[in-house]
Amino acid sequence: MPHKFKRYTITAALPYANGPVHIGHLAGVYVPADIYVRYLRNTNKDVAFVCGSDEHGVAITLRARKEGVTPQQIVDKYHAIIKSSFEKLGISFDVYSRTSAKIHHETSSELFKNLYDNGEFEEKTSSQYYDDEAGQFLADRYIIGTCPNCSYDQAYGDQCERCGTSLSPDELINPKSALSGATPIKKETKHWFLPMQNYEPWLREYILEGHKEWKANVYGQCKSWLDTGLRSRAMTRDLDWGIPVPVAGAEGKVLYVWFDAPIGYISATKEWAERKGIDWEPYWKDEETRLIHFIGKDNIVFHCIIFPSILKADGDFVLPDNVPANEFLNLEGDKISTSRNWAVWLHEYLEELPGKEDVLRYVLCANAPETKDNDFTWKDFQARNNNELVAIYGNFVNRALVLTQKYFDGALPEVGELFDAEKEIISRLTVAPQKIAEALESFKFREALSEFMDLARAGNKYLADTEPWKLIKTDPERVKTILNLALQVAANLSLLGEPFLPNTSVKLKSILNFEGSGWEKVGSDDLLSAGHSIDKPELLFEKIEDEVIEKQIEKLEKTKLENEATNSKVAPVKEVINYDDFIKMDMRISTILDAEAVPKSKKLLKLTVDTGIDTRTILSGIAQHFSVEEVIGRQVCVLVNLAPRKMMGIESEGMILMAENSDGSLKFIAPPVAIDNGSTVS
Ligand code: B3M
Ligand code: ZN
Repeated sequence: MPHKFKRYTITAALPYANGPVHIGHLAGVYVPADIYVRYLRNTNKDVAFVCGSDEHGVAITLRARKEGVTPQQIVDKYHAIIKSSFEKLGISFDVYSRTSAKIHHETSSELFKNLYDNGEFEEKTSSQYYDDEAGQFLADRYIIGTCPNCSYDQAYGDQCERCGTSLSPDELINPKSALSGATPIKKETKHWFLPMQNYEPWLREYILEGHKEWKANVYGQCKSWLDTGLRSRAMTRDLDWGIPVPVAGAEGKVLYVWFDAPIGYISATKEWAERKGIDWEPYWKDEETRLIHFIGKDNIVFHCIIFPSILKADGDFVLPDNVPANEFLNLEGDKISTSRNWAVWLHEYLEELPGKEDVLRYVLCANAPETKDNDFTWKDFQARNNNELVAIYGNFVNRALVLTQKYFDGALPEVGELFDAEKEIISRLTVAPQKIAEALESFKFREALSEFMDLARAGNKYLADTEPWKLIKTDPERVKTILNLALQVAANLSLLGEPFLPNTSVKLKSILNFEGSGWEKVGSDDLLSAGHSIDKPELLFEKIEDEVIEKQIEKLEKTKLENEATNSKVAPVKEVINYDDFIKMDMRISTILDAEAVPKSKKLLKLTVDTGIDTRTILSGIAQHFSVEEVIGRQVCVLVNLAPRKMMGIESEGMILMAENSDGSLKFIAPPVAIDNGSTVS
């Protein structure tokens, strides 16, 4: 099936240039895409691997406002960071463009104009929030008000960040413009809609019938969109940042970012082709081109439903043949979040762990969220490096090299008689490439990597089983065979590992003095000929020590503390009460005479309290904050006329008043100096 294609156009989602790239982006999109493309190149396919920065949309303008700079400054800054960090990780785009490029503005405008001229759009007028002071329509994110669900007063028009509810601007109580603070008014505005419902029958055919092979998560999401029914979607926005809508009467409007962004793949291809002096069109318009989009799961609808509809409406383009979207990667058990700075940022990783590019690629592939969300932890990162890369791949190669150096002065010995162990390793070597290729072709990157590692593991086992370091005394002929084969396996690993661990492959090839490339000859036990001389051995990987990992964990812990400090908001005010309600409470200064843990309760302490009126038992939910020793002898404030209540079989007569700090810690309410027990509080 894959052979019917003459060329490949491989796209990786355009990252928003409103922040740097993190490990979630890498594991979900860029590492698998790069592995796939390197595999295609190794098998001599004609490939265009395109990507670029997504520089339009509200996300960019919001970030600019937050940093107090222009949108252009924002995209310039992050485009540079993203581009260079991808390069350093070895993500081998043929072109990394940006949607602010002239060629992209032209390409998008032209495509919009084509659809417009073909009568593909519906023109509709609707009433939208408008800021009269700023003279501007307001995107959902630019409207701030009180959440109808949790009363948080800084909720956005599309979502409440406190309780997570997704909202529409009309649901906000007391909406205000984030631009001027003014109360927005409703005003009529015209937009151009793509009637998605018209494409539905065709989309059903194209996806549900035509692409049953798509990953279950992708196919399932498409099916559910289609079954729910599609509606017209506005392809234009009232915003002052983006590509102007190229039709009369659309002044002050720009193309919807999700209209122009995927067209960025086409513009990037044009840029690349122009640079190479070749024609871009076959990469997008020839039936024998296989178009594949690598994306994260939040982008499925745009790549499987909306963009194909746009391409189809235009008429000339090939359609995505596969969209192997991944799920999400979490970090240490928590959702990765740019706004909470909960991420491992690629540009920081590259600086803090220099020379460990392949380790990151390895871990992110081994742990890729291919079928479900997955978790990245630094402990796992360390374990995979130390127990897999170092202990298996690195160790095998090193032993083969060192022994060859030691016994044969670095010259590849000749193969002699083959015993069972030899036959076994040769057969492993023969089948491995096919297994890896099959997994790659079905976008099972984890499986492909594990097949690759299994070959290294087999090599390691071969040496452990045959023990050439012992045989050298009794059977040097056999040792020649063993080391020859071990080095053949190593040479194969350098080729087969290239898509996953490109830097390691370069290093290994140089130590082996091996000039082979590509996958044409993989699986052969004759990549290196007898007498071939290898270079001085060098370790492929080094162990990662605990300190390195601890430093990273500490960094994350610090982020967590900072977030708790900034995110903790003062609790909303309760409803108004009158003085009569207040004076019903009888609060007295008291002293805790004794304290003990309550069996089976993590939270409660049983306190014996002198209230000045009597000595009584009070249960208090402070056990996780204070030890028994810490509370005995303390003066506290007690609500003494609270109706008694039984908890864990013990009757509690009153309540100790506590203040809860924004970080959740508790402090006693107490007089600053000792006073008589029984003193009233009012
Ligand atoms: N910039 C969204 C994202 O990063 C978006 C992808 C565009 S792909 C054409 O999730
Ligand atoms: Zn809320």
